[in-house]
Amino acid sequence: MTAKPVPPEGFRLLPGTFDRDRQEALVAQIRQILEESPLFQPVMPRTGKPFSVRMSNCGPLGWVSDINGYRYQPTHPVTGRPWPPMPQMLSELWQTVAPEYPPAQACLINFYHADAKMGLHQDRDEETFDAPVVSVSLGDTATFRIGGTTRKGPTTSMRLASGDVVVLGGEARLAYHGIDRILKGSSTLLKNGGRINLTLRRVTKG
Ligand code: MD6
Ligand code: FE
Repeated sequence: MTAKPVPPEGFRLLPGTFDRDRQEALVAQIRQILEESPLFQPVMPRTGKPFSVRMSNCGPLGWVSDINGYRYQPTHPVTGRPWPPMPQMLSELWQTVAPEYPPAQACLINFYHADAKMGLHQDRDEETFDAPVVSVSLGDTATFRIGGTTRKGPTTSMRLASGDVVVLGGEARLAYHGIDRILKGSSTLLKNGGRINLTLRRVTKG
């Protein structure tokens, strides 16, 4: 009898997918998006405890968390305006890594200051888990932890550097994962430091 692998089948780390020039272009586009659709402070459902990351979104749908729960919605929770369109570089990335699936509908933008983290979680607020979730890291390096599809059991950790892409597909689509820490000052990409993580998702079946 052999134990299930950690990370599970369907996990891919694609180091250096975006070179420095493309990282800079992407950050410029994200800054424009954030002017239109500013970072907001999400809170945990029920407890109202603030996340240590701030968030925004682009694409037709955006992920939000507030006192009432987690959900996808077409408008910004503070401004009430629709989320800005997804940059073409991101739709092209999705085309490249998930060609057999319909287009991504949501791109969550997470901003981490040097002391921010993200607890172990599954991405499971989507209607379908067929398509993978695809992430892009920009700015300071982070320590990423990933385990299996139950909360208990072994985990492994690895560094995500600026320009790296992670794909959670197959069995890994519902793997528990999180960010333990940010390595302050490890990148010069963002003027004031910190880290941006973009996660691309298919939300609906059709
Ligand atoms: C992060 N990433 O890198 C947190 N989720 O800041 C995620 O939560 C994540 O990297 C789904 C797929 C890939 C990811
Ligand atoms: Fe996640």
